[in-house]
Amino acid sequence: MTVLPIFLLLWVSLAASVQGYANYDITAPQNGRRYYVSKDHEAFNLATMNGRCRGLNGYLVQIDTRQEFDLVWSIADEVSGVGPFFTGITDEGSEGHFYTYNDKKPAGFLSWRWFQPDNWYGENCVEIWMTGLNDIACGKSGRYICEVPV
Ligand SMILES: [Ca+2]
Ligand SMILES: [Ca+2]
Repeated sequence: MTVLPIFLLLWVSLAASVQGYANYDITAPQNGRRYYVSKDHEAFNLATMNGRCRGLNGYLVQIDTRQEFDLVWSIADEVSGVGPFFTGITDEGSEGHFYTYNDKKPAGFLSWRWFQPDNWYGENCVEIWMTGLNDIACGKSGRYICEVPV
């Protein structure tokens, strides 16, 4: 009597996770957040990728503190050493003034790699790397990270 509903519940939740989240490596909640790292390398697009993150009830990752920077980098590094890993930070339309794409607020924590940001040939997106952030061309191929409040 009770086994069948439990089985159905398991099956439904498993099917949902496979269907919706197959393209992501998903971390356990930390800091009240769950982080999803996309598995495929694709041409990045702020609107498209942020839309996908919204589909997961989140947004492209916003890095607010040193602690969150370290956490997000450790996740990206553990998932794969092969970046770039795009964030939701951008200076599109406001060169040199970096903000979070989803809510259009000034970026909370900007710790740049040496000599970055350099806006090299007009770089307006931001990747996270071990030693700091780097501005990067938005259309480059890479992975992206979603942040989902839990
Ligand atoms: Ca720029
Ligand atoms: Ca750069």
